[in-house]
Amino acid sequence: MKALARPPLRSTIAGTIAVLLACATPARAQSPSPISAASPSYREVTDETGRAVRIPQPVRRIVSLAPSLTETVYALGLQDHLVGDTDFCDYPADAQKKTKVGGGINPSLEIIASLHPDIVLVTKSFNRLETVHSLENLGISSYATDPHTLDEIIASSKKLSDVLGAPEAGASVAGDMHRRLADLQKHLGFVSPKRVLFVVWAQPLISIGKDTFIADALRRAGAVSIVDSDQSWPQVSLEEVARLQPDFLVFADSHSDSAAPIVEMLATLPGWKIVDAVTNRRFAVISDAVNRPAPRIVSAIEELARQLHPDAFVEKPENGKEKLEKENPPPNPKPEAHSPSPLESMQAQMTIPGGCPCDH
Ligand code: B12
Repeated sequence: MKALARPPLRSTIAGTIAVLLACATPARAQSPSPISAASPSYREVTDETGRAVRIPQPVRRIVSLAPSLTETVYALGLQDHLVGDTDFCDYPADAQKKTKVGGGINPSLEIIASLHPDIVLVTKSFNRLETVHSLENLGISSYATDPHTLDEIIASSKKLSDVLGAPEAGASVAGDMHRRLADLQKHLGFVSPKRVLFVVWAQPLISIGKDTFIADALRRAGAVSIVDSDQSWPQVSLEEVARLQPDFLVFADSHSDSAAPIVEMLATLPGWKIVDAVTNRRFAVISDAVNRPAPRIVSAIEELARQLHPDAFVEKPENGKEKLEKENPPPNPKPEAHSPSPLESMQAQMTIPGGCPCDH
C-alpha cells in the first residue's frame, strides 16, 4: 500500500521555476491559437466548492487533474481542447495519449504551466487544496467539482458543460444519464436491497461513508452499504465487518494482469476469514467507473445491479413463442451446458494489483 504522497521537493522547485517562467512570459501569449493573442475576455463563475473562478473565454485549453473530469470532458465532446491529463486518465483509450502531468494528488506544476491552460479542472474528493493554491500562484485558473450523489454528478456535468461552452452537450449527457437510471429503477422495482461492503482499499480496510457518490451509486443498484459513517472514506475494522456480515463484498475492477483472484487473496489475509461473504465467495466486481464521479458511473451501477439482482433482468419469454414451443417441442433437446454466472466469470477474471483490490 502506498501512503498518501506529499509533493516532493522536486515538484516544489519545479513549481518555483514555473512561477519564474510564467512571470517572464504570459501563459496565453504562447498559446498556438491565433485568437488567444488578442486580449481575452473573462467570465466569473462560482465552482462547486464555493470559489469564485475567473475563466478566460472561450475556453480552448483544458488540463484535467482527475480521471472523472477527463471522462466528462470526452463525454461532452470537448476532447480536442484537452491538452493534458493525469497518469490515471485511461478512459477512453484516447485519453492515454494526452500529455501527462503526473498523478492527481502530486501533479507537476511545471508541466501544467508549460501547457498554458485556460482552465485546470480539479475535483475536491481526489485533488489537493495545495495544488489549487499553487496554480493560483502561477496565475492559472482552476475549477473544482464536488458531487456527492448521482443527481449531483449529473448537475455537475451539466454545469461543467456550461462553464466550458458546450451546454447542449451537457443537456444531452444529463438526459441520457437520467433515462438510464430511471430504466434501471423499473427493473429493480421493489427488490430488497443487498447489504454490501464496498472495498475502496484492503489494507487497511477503507470503505465509503453515507454522504459519498459511491454510497448513492450502491443505492441505485439495489444495494446498501453496511458502513454508516459520516466520514467520506472511513477506515473500518474487520471485527466490525464480521459483526455486520454483509451479503456481498463489492470491488472496483483492477484491470491488472495479476492472476490471483481477489477474494482468494483476501481469504489468505489475517482476519478476513471471519467474514462469511469471503468464505462463501459472495462478491461482485464492477468497472472502476464506480470510483469516478462521471457519466460512465451509470454503466458501473447497471453492472452491479445485474450481478446482485440477476432475476430482475431475466427477459420474460413472449407468450406466443412460449405457447408454440410447448405445442411443438424440439426433437431430443440437448442438455444445457452450465454457463457461468456473472459472479463466477468475474471470479475467474478477477485480479489484484499489489495488495489493493481496486485500481488504486
Ligand atoms: C479514499 C480513496 C479514494 C476515494 C476518494 C478519493 C480521496 N478522497 O482521496 C475514491 C474511491 C473516490 C478514489 C478514487 C480514485 N482514486 Co483513490 N484513494 C483513496 C485512498 C484509499 C485514501 C485517500 C484518503 O485517505 N483520502 C482522505 C482525504 C485525504 O481525502 P478527503 O477526505 O477527500 O480530503 C481532501 C480533500 O477534501 C482536499 N480538499 C479540501 N478542500 C479542498 C478544496 C479544493 C478546491 C480541492 C481541489 C481539494 C480540497 O483536501 C483534503 C485532504 O487532502 C488512497 C490510497 C491511500 N491508502 O491513501 C487512494 C489514492 C488517493 N487514489 C488513487 C487513485 C489512482 C484513484 C483513481 C484514479 C482510481 C481509478 N482507477 O479510478 C480514482 C480517481 C477518482 C476520480 N475522481 O477520478 C491514488 C492517487 C495516486 C496519485 N498520485 O494521484 C491513491 C494514492 C492510491 C494509490 N494508487 O496509491 N480514491
